[in-house]
Amino acid sequence: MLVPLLVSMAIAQSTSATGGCDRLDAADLTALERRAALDACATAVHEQPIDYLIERVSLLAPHDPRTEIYGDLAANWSPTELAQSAVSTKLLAIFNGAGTNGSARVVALRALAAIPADQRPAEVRAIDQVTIEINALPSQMSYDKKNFSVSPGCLVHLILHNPDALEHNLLIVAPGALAEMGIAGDRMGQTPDGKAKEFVPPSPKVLTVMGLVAPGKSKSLWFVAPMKAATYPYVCTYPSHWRTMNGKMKVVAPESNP
Ligand SMILES: [Cu+2]
Repeated sequence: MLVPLLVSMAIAQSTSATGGCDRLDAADLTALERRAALDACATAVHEQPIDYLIERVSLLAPHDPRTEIYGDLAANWSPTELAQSAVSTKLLAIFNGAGTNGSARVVALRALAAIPADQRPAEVRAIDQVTIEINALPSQMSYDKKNFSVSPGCLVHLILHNPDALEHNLLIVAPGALAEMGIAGDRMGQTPDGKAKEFVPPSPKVLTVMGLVAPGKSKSLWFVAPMKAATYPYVCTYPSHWRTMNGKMKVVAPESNP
């Protein structure tokens, strides 16, 4: 049959050309379409879908925009399959891995959190989760929420709503780095590719990145809170926004936050 043959050739080509499978990462797929794409990609390389997903997750770069896609796939996986010890052990290894970048760690923790607590590896039996929603205030160059607190190592789901007429991003940065990162964003506004880079300064002081959110849109971002108790600024680095469009994420150990 010619058509299935062509389809399988196309899958093989896209797999071999990129070392991955492009269509899994395509924007605007429904959850069902994305799962079907994952199954096809895994089949093309003779792997089980969950193993294929875990491999892809382990290769995510820091601040990888596919963190949400893979995280949603992992978090909606069958808890029974995630709880199998071969699978949960791999997820835990990614979460704990030396040098594991932030994106892989976040997706691994989301997958582990999808396993019923009594079936999780002991090390992650208690996973603290919190959802934080922030709005860009129309015509005020400001977030509505100026601070929030989380516990160390907490799994945070941050949602930014943008009802303003301008684009905004949200970066969580190292303690004390607000002005430095804000000024770096201003400078990127004078470079030809600043917008393409969503005004995210290439600095290790940028801990977590939510890229530009268009007017009228919302974006979701998952991250693992730092283990060190401190105050971490969050800021919009769209040029000239940072002075007023910022806030503070306080990481507070539970015993000092009764
Ligand atoms: Cu802004």
